[in-house]
Amino acid sequence: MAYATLLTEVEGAVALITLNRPEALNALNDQLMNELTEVLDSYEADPEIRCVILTGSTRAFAAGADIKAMRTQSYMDAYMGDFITRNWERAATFRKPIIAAVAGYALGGGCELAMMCDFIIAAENAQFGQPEITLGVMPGAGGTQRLTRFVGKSKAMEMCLTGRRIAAEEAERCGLVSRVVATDQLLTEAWEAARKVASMSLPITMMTKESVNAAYETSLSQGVMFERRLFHSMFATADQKEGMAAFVEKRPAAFRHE
Ligand code: DAK
Repeated sequence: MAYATLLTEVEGAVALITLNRPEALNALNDQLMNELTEVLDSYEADPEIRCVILTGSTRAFAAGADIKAMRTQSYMDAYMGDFITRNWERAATFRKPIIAAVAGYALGGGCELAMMCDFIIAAENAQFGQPEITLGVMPGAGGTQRLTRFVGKSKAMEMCLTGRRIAAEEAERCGLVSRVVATDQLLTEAWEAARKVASMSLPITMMTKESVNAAYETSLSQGVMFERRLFHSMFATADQKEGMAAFVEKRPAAFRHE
């Protein structure tokens, strides 16, 4: 399937989605978000895909929602038309593992999109920020919520109130990204991580992701109970039998994803 604003590539059980609006530093418009929703729908339905990488260009992961498309919106346009709402959360609801590989600018909606992924690998040249305040608005796709959970109140407040960008090293220090890699190694590292994830049992990676995400939605005791129930359920899977048998027999596991 060819898309106007995305490039896609599948190798084995890993799919790579590249945001591709270079003329606008991958600014996120309705068409791009619709296409991203469509491709994620198709990867979620495809049993052969077990991990997805979302990336941009070396210059920009995404410089935010498309300001040129937003500037003339009225309140009624935005509210009644459900402006960029229906197609904005698909990465966050995607059930399989999804890794953001971020180089260059990840600003506004771009930073929010990266935060919807399961973890972020950042290139040395990556810059993260929520500059919406400089445009007379505030973050609208989780910037005040996910960023605060990831980096804490003080840094999230400073970023949202001043628009200050943080570089990759600071982003790693404050827990926004899992690690920083050389810019020219970003995709190599992302593919390696994605292949590793895809080599595990798919239902088990999906449940693990669900359990980590529950930490952001529940109390500790409810979250631990949710984890325990999922953990117990894993003894019903063929892959638990295979994984543990493989360990005992000193051989690599051959998961069947069931
Ligand atoms: N939108 C549209 N075009 C953009 C853009 C953007 N966000 N960012 C860059 N571009 C375009 C520039 O206009 C320019 O196009 P031409 O003028 O050549 O036609 C081209 O990309 C190259 O940009 P620059 O010439 O500015 O490049 P520089 O290297 O000088 O600067 C920059 C790069 C990233 C620092 C600068 O472009 C910049 O500050 N961009 C805007 C960053 C920003 O403010 N982002 C936040 C946007 S607001 C919601 C969901 C999401 C959102 C809201 C609600 N709901 C679900 C309700 C999100 C809102 C936002 O993200």
